[in-house]
Amino acid sequence: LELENKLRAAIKKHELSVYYQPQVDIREFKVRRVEALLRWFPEDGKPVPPSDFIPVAERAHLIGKIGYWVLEQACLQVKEWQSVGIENIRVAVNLSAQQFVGKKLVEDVKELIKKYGIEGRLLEFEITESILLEDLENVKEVLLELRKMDITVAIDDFGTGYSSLKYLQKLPIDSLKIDRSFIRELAENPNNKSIVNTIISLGHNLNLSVVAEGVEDKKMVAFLCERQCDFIQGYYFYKPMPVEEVTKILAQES
Ligand code: G
Ligand code: G
Ligand code: MN
Ligand code: NA
Repeated sequence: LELENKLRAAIKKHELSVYYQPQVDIREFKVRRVEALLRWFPEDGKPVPPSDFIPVAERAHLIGKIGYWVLEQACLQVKEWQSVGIENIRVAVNLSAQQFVGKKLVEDVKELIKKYGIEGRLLEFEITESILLEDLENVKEVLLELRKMDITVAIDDFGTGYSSLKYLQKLPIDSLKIDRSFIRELAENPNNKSIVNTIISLGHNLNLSVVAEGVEDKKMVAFLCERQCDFIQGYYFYKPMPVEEVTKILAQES
């Protein structure tokens, strides 16, 4: 409850910010997509990691409000980048299960896309298996509405959910993000190699793009290039960074 109260205060004091982590397109070695990642920098203390405060935000039913704010930042950023000639950068936003309840998400996105005059294809939502705990038919309806707006959907932490394949069977999905636990020790662990291989093949056979997360060294990059993984996200190329920094990188490339 203490953290919950601090989080409420943090929202009022504008202590939350959005960082962006580039995803590198393997074919051209260019940044085509970025993931928006929430950060909390308290005025008087150490940064609080999202893995600590997002569960609190969910429990306190603050995630709807925070999630809307992140989404608006993403839309605003797409518009700002376009105004300085940085085109075609897709921004991925993480969603919590609660944001799937009812039609609010669809209404919010419609309104924001209109407000900022941006194309839906420049937004992506990342979802995890926790949404399977929600009414799957409702989730499917929401995703179909998003697809009508050309918004794409990625499954985050792919391979860690107990029924990840169920998503692929039931839902309109565009990308798979291979969980970092499989990428770690890729060179040393033959099982991880097989798993990563299999996820890439599965994704490609289903016409999905495949993103590897948590890529930290050259060996991992070489393996993923050889296996034709589509995008690489990880400290080897870029860490999550403030908007000014990512804008510089995007400007250099465009
Ligand atoms: O950036 P970092 O690795 O610390 O993120 C930890 C977790 O927080 C990730 O699993 C990520 O999905 C989640 N996260 C980051 N930003 C958001 C957000 O805006 N909304 C939600 N729901 N989760 C987020
Ligand atoms: O769960 P989700 O994929 O949304 O979270 C992404 C998180 O992974 C971010 O919090 C980001 O800080 C973290 N991350 C991104 N790249 C790397 C990496 O190369 N190594 C590690 N350890 N973490 C990473
Ligand atoms: Mn994510
Ligand atoms: Na992940």
